[in-house]
Amino acid sequence: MISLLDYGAGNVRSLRNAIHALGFELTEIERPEDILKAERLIFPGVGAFGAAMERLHRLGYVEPLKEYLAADRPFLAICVGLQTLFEGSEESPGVPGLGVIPGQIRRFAGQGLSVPHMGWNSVRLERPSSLFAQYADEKFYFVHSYHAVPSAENADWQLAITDYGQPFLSAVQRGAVAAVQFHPEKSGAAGLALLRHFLAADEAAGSSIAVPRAADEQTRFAKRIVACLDVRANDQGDLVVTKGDQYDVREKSGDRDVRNLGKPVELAARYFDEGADEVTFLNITAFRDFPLADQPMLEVLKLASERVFVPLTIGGGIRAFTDADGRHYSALDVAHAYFRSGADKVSIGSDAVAAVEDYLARGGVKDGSTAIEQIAAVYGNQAVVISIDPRRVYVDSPEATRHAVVETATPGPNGERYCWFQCTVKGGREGRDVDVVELARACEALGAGEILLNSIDRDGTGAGFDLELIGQVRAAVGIPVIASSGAGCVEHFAEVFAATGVEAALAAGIFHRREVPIQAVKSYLRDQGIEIRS
Ligand code: 1PR
Repeated sequence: MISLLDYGAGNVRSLRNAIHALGFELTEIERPEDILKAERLIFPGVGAFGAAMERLHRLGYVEPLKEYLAADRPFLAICVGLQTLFEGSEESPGVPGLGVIPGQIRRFAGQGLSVPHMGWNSVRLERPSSLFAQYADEKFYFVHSYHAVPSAENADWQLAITDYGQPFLSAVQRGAVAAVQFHPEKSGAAGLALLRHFLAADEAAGSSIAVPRAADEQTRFAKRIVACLDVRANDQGDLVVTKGDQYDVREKSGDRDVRNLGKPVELAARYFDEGADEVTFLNITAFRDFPLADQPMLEVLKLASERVFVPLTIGGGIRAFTDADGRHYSALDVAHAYFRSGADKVSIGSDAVAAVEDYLARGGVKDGSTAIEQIAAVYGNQAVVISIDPRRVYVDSPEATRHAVVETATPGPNGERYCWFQCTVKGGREGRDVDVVELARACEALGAGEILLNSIDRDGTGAGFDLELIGQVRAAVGIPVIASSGAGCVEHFAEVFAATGVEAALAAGIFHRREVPIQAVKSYLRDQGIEIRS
């Protein structure tokens, strides 16, 4: 019997989906006494350290869990689940952890280090383990701001170390009790294999024991390649993947139908199979209607999350709403529905601009009212992505505007040598008096975990990423940035990574039209010496 200890703090749908896809059945822990009846126990910690411990205490799970662990029974904790095994965490000072493993959880810190550590990294095995059979060189998906510190006191627990600014414990194991900091359920084939080893009780599978790597070899964090699907209903009412040129998604001739590039779930599954590191759905017309009325979109997400075992992001329409019956829904309610349907992250566009306008009008004071703050408080910063839709505004000199300008290599229509990047809302239909630097910084301060940086000028052009825009935003924030819009060939990806240092690059059109396969991008980057996940 495999039991899942889901204490209701967040989204563990992905884990359930992965376990089902591997052909295993799960039993839910519903009462404290269920813990000691479990034969194999999975504990996916979610949310902040303190909140996780508080819930475990409130549900009466702490004592039976400690008893289960002390009896050395089969156990696999994931992410915050690993962290709770330690004595305490800087994230929640004064809150004791389960204290099974000596040591503290610390926040990542370091010059130029973007936090959270979000993306694919490998593990350096300290000793053989059947959990990692044959996969010691694979990369796994991490998303966390805090990490377990290896020390002499916890030496007997150290199974794998990963480097990100500093070495940290990416896996621990003693006897039958194991825990991993990464998300196996979101780590593609390598993660599914690890889960299968645990679920199938493969501890004795001696033939497939992995060999540890050299201790002095640092693990390398990979750049991510993201496939993006812009989704909307066409004029016949079917949900399709579409793709615009500078945000115009209609055919240029005939009756100007919405361009149809395929079915959302099929395409998402194809990109997973082809090696995308992440898949993003943008519900591009959700600003018009209430997204929770859009059941087909939620269904798309549910079906996609049963097939796609890398992170899934969904954006579009995340904002507060009052329906025709006068019922009020908060942005958090909308986000809940997306997470429950299988999203790992949500992306906020128009509402982030409104939130930042209010925040700046308040003099940069946080009052907890914004969707960014509310969603981050429940699901964590890493689950909140800000999608920015900027457009160039040319000026003759930096003094001509109060906004942050760049000196541009592509002058404006009247030879202007400077431009600033104006944030827009409603899919580029309306420009606002906010620039990308202001927006990105304010969103970071409000608790966003990542920026998805589009460009209306470059979208669908194949002319390459807007390096001036991307460089400006990358330099302004400490959270990861995904470069988007304009990819036309493999060289554009190498260029954006080299010129701006972004953590990820996204494309849509070239992948949909099969002009450039994801693997062609990856092998080119590998040849250029840029670390990627195979
Ligand atoms: O404002 O919170 O409801 O979110 C709406 C979301 O929909 C935003 O994330 C916004 O970027 C997106 N969106 C709105 N209208 C459009 C449109 O195209 N008409 N799509 C749109 C944005 C841009 C990228 C695209 C890249 C790469 N699409 O996502 O995938 O530009 O394309 P390329 O590689 O082909 O150049 P809210």
